[in-house]
Amino acid sequence: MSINKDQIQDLNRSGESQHQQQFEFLQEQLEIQGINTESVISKLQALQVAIPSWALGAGGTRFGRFSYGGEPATLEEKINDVGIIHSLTRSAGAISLHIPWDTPEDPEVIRKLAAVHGLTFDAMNSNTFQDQQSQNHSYKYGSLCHTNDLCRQQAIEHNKQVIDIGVSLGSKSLTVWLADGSCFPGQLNFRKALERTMNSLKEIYHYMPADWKLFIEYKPYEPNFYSTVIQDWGTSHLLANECGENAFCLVDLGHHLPNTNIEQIVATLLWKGKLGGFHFNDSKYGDDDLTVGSIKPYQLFLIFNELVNRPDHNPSPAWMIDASHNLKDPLEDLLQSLEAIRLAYAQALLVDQQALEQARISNDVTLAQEILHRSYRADIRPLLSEARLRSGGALYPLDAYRKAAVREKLIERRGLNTVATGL
Ligand SMILES: [Mn+2]
Repeated sequence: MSINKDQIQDLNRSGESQHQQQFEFLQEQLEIQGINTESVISKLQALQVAIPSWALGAGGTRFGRFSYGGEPATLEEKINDVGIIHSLTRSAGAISLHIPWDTPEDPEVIRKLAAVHGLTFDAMNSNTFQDQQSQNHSYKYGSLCHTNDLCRQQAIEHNKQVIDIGVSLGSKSLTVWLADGSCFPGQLNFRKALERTMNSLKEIYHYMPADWKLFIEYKPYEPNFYSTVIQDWGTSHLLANECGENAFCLVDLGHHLPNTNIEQIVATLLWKGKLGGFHFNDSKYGDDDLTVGSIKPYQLFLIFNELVNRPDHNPSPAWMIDASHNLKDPLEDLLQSLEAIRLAYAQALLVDQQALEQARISNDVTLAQEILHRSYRADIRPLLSEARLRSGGALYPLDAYRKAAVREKLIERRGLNTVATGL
């Protein structure tokens, strides 16, 4: 099941003339404001966001999981589904795998299949938060921080294996997210746990090929509810510094306590050249993993306003959607998330950074706020459609997805009861 260029052109036909009118009107308005729309469009065309293999099926909560139907059961089917998203949007040109869920039988075959869909392999993800049947030591009380040397070594070896698999697929980075922590006061020696984690990470880091990057993800709580070893950006930054220049912090939007100023964290990490990866999602209360931009779109815009000012010494971060879909069709949800990311990015590109800086220097607080609002409140969606159209994607991906009856066809092929591996 795939969508080819001819199908997309057919699906676009009915909306084209209306789009053209809307785009030309918007372009004229923006050019009057001194905005180079062609530059914004080409930047939008270049933006590629990775889709994680575990976001293609229905997500569960600790209370239950409701299957969606037509979910991908194999790695090949997951690649196929990302291929569908990429055909429609031309902005999801990479897949992020999770080992052991996505261990390929034949990496060369998988690599070729991804290439057919125009996909590359983004960061590899290790898993030391669950026990696998074949392993000798349990991660119940931690992995890279574990008090038992053998358990720690097992977790390190797993990460090395993930790197090996990644090398065979052409990936260039490893993301480590640890569930390690404690549920009760007194359970863990904070200092020793952090030191053991640092030493474990260093061993993994030194195993990586020289052109690889290590992304260290942080999270304040869950699944541990009293302490997490890598609880915040500061701890992640400390560990990345200890590892070396190819180790970076990874910001997951859902991994912050309520009302944390994430845009400020982004700015601080960019200043130090240590922002390596970004996981997009949205939340109201905790790590809710909701559709990007569904709850706090203004925050997303403010974050992008920092990201577009990335200094040269910070390499371009790896973008990924890390969301879960309890209710919606996972592919529709991902289409919505991609559009929210592109919109926030484009809005940030419209900001007159020079004028904003001038307002800051002269302490004109009102004007600084007005400059941001001018960009954030403009409806520039025709610009997103235009960029997609020029790249060979669908004018309106969600519409096209429904008109092409993608989900119905996936259910026809895979049945109603397939279960995608993941959480
Ligand atoms: Mn994440």
